Amino acid sequence: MATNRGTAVSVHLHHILGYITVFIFVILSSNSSSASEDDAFRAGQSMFSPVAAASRDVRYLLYDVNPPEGFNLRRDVYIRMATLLKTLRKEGDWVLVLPPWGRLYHWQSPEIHQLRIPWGEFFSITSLQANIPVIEYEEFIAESGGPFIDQILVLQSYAEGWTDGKWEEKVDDRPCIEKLMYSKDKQGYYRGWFWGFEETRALNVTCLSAQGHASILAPVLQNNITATSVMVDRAETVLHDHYAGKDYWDTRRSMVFAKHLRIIGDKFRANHLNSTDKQDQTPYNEDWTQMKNPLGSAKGGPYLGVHLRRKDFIWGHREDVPSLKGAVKKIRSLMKKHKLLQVFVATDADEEELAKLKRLLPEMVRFEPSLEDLELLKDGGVAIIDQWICAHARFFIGTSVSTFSFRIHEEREILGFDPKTTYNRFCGDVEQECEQPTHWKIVY
Ligand SMILES: Nc1nc2c(ncn2[C@@H]2O[C@H](COP(=O)(O)OP(=O)(O)O)[C@@H](O)[C@H]2O)c(=O)[nH]1
Ligand SMILES: *[C@@H]1O[C@H](CO)[C@@H](O)[C@H](O)[C@H]1NC(C)=O
Ligand SMILES: *[C@@H]1O[C@H](CO)[C@@H](O)[C@H](O)[C@H]1NC(C)=O
Ligand SMILES: *[C@@H]1O[C@H](CO)[C@@H](O)[C@H](O)[C@H]1NC(C)=O
Ligand SMILES: [Mg+2]
Repeated sequence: MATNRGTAVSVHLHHILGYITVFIFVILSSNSSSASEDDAFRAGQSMFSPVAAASRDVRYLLYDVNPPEGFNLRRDVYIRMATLLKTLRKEGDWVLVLPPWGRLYHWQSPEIHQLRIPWGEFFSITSLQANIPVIEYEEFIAESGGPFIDQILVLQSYAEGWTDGKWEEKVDDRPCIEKLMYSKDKQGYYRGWFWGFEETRALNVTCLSAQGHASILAPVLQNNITATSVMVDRAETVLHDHYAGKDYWDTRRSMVFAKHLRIIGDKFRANHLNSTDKQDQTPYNEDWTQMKNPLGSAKGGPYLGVHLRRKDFIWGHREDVPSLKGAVKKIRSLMKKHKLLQVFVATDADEEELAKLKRLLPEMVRFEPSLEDLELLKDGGVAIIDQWICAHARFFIGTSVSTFSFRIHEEREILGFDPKTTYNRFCGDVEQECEQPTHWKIVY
């Protein structure tokens, strides 16, 4: 059994990092110095604005993630930060500031604006707020007195690695190991990516070596730092306090998809897959705190749900990812076995592979938005709709160690599917031991 999904994922991530890091960093460095002095002046004024929310004792936790990471790993990091926030709130009024979405490597649809996207476009903010206090970044700017972050802590590992080969949890103020992704401007403020908000600046940036779970940062934030707003960068460095424990699941369940995305997904299910919550026994409660579908109660729509991850997953010639031919063979055998006449396929395959897949599996159903819809939904919204439809299938099969597939597993767990219908993945064509995904049961 894979006991720690986080470890497996980060191994894979390091693997793909090599392909895209250089590419992303080139973009970053060419953009980060482009804010004008005009901006500097405007923003500088608001810093001293009398409306600053200084009279409140609120402290703001902001965070960001290593640029190459995709949407679904970022959702995982949100869970870790939510845990940290809960720990912090035992001793103070902390609020989590949601890092805007944008410029993700996989969001490649050309000519649509995909920057500074608030979380509300993808998730139900009121649902998130039923778990922890969160605000959008623009609210933070308005509320905290301007686009300024008092302190940035860039997380890093230890230069010396694990001493004596022994794992221990620790956190220390250390010199930065890698070149900082922030640079000082003429006024002495730090400039950086800041999710595309060019006028944002930070007053101080330091590095923190950390190894361990997210809450090991709490004492540092509470006792060593007095700044009102603190941003933890490279937040993926710290791990879950307790993977798949109650707190994990509370936060995960609070990540309810935005209503318009669920409605579009439901319409598609009804129109193309003869799938409705009533027939499928997948009731959904807008209020996640009230939702507790028993395991095995969900029947699901009369179709096979498939998540077929390609792109960077096949460029590395991983042996746990099938060829298209291998995948289609498995799809056909599953449809037969489960007496399903329809198959819904979610995939990030490129044009060429998609054409090949259509030849091999002409009957497949896909969610293909028009350009107009795409502009509205964005690549992130389309990915969520794909996940939503897969989550409602009678039987699901995903791709090995894809966080996109893992998030579908969780959604199905929430809906109350029998684990046998959920924790399945494709095997590589010549894979020897094809270990299937682990069942993580909800702790209510
Ligand atoms: N719409 C859609 N996008 C996908 C699909 N598979 C992958 N992607 C895109 O590729 C990204 C993959 O990165 P990530 O979410 O981190 O998942 P992982 O890399 O598979 O672990 C997603 O966020 C999507 O943008 C899919 O089936 N449908
Ligand atoms: C935090 O402060 C304590 C007590 O002053 C000190 O021992 C510790 O090294 C500091 N930790 C960090 C990460 O700055
Ligand atoms: C920056 O932050 C560090 C760590 O909190 C602190 O020791 C240092 O004095 C700060 N520098 C400035 C210029 O505020
Ligand atoms: C849709 O499913 C229902 C039962 O779930 C079935 O009675 C009905 O015939 C199906 N309709 C079509 C068009 O397949
Ligand atoms: Mg990824």
